[in-house]
Amino acid sequence: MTSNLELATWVEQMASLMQPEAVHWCDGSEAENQTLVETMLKDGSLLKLNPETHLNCYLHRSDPSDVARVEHLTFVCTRNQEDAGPNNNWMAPEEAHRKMDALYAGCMRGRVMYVIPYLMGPYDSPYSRAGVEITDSPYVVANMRIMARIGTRALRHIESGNSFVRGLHSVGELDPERRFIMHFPEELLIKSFGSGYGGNALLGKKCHALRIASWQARTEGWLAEHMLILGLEDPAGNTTYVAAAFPSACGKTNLAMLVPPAAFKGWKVWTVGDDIAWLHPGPDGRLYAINPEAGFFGVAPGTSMKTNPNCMSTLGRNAIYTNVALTPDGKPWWEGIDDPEPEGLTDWQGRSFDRSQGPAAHPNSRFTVSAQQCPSYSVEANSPGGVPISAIIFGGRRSSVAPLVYEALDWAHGVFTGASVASETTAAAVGQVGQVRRDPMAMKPFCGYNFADYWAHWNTLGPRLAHPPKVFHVNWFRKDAEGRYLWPGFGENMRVLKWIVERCAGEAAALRTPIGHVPDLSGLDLAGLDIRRNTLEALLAVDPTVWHREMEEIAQYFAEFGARVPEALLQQVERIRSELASQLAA
Ligand code: TSX
Ligand code: MN
Repeated sequence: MTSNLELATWVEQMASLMQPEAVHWCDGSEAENQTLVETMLKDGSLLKLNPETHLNCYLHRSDPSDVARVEHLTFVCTRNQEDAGPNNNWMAPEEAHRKMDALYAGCMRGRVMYVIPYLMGPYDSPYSRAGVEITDSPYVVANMRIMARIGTRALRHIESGNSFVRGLHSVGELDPERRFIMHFPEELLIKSFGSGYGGNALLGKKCHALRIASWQARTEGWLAEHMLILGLEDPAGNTTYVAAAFPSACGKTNLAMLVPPAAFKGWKVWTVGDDIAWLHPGPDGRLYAINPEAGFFGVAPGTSMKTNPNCMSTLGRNAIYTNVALTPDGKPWWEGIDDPEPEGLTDWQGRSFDRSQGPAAHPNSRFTVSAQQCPSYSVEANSPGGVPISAIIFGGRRSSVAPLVYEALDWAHGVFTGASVASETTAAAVGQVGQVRRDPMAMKPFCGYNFADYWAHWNTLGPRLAHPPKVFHVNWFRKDAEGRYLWPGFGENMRVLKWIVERCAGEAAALRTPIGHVPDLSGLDLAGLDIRRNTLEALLAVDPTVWHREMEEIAQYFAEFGARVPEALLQQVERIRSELASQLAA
């Protein structure tokens, strides 16, 4: 229970609405977790994995209709529809409350209502924010315990007078027809019903730390972003911190845990976060980042010792796996893992694996694991003041158009670069493969308000900083005419990161193009990499004809947001267009 009257009253009201058999206030303790795990082992919602290879690891199989976020059922419910913007589904708050409260009425009969106080961000950080999630899913409690700082200490934070975001969640009947994720940013409130899956149910993550927090960040003068955070330590021991935003299927978690190639002796990469960054102007005029999360909720397929050795070392113990396949000796398995497909595999739905029924692991299958177990986890990740950000990196999956790396000319051009991020769809998502989709700042599904206002807010931030981060764009996915990747990617991306670090220090050679500074052929450190000169030229090329067409598409995209689009963004379009035009005329 709690001494906070507002919280106590809300929980009482919700209990009388949802009619649970019991109310349990989570303290976050090991004993509590053990009890929950035993409950789930008994009811079959968890399976214990082989303790000899995967100590304290469990497999959860979700309902086959409940395996991903549901963007078409996700709403931002503001009084004024314009405030949600064309980038969000909108519903009037009164209507949304009526709809959700009808679904919640009696929904926890015969079930336990768990009350999870949680903190997003390090203990004792002025940037951390509290929330309370009410849920009837012990799986949600077990995952929240890894992904956030839950329990007694979070409750104490609330009881000492700090505001908190209220989150309501019930799995309901897992009926896709009765499933909604509603956000009420003006009330600091989230209502989720009908899904037990990660992004729909672990309300601290996308719902709070991105959609609600982005709204708060605008009114309070900071940024809540879909970014990884990493530290790049050079051989002299100096660490440069960068934050990077990528749309899904670009390998954010892999980049966050990168292992430098052998030729980069003395360089170390430190992981601060792999998904979300809260960025605040600091007292010294720099931008400081915290990772509001405490764990990784990552996509399993494709993760291996070759693509992400640090992640594989993190995953071997105290992990929850969701919708992966199961080997006969009780180990998790997925497409792209190092071990070859074993005889007698059980697929993610618990069936004997038959490839004609699709992959063994669901393409969106996940692991949940504490960041503390990651060998590259930065000691600064728990620093209350955050880490100072020298560079912001945007990226996308583009088989053409975008060069390997370029640096924006200034903050305003950097905001344009982020706002025009696009990525090609992969087989991992529904819909057509290879389509270019705009995903500004990789926030398309997560910005809790009108994108045009969001870009305007980004524009205000740079001039407020005496030392704003430099802004970059990267593309690991450029292909040649035969469809082969031009860049080896993965650990070799360190070469690009080193160029970025050097540019931040005012070093490294670059060529000025209309879209920004591109490395010249001697700019990248290619020691120990076998790459042909014409491959490198193809990777770094900025084709004015192709970019003129790209600018046309970007301008059309901005036009969808009408008169609210900041003038500064349209000025960037005009500048780049006219520079490209004079190049083409020459
Ligand atoms: O995560 C990726 N990164 C970032 C790594 C730090 N992936 C996987 C994307 C799906 C989540 C990549 N895929 C990257 C990359 O840099 N690059 C590619 C494309 C690629 C794929 C396979 C090869 C090379 C590039 N294989 C060989 O060259 C043998
Ligand atoms: Mn994400």
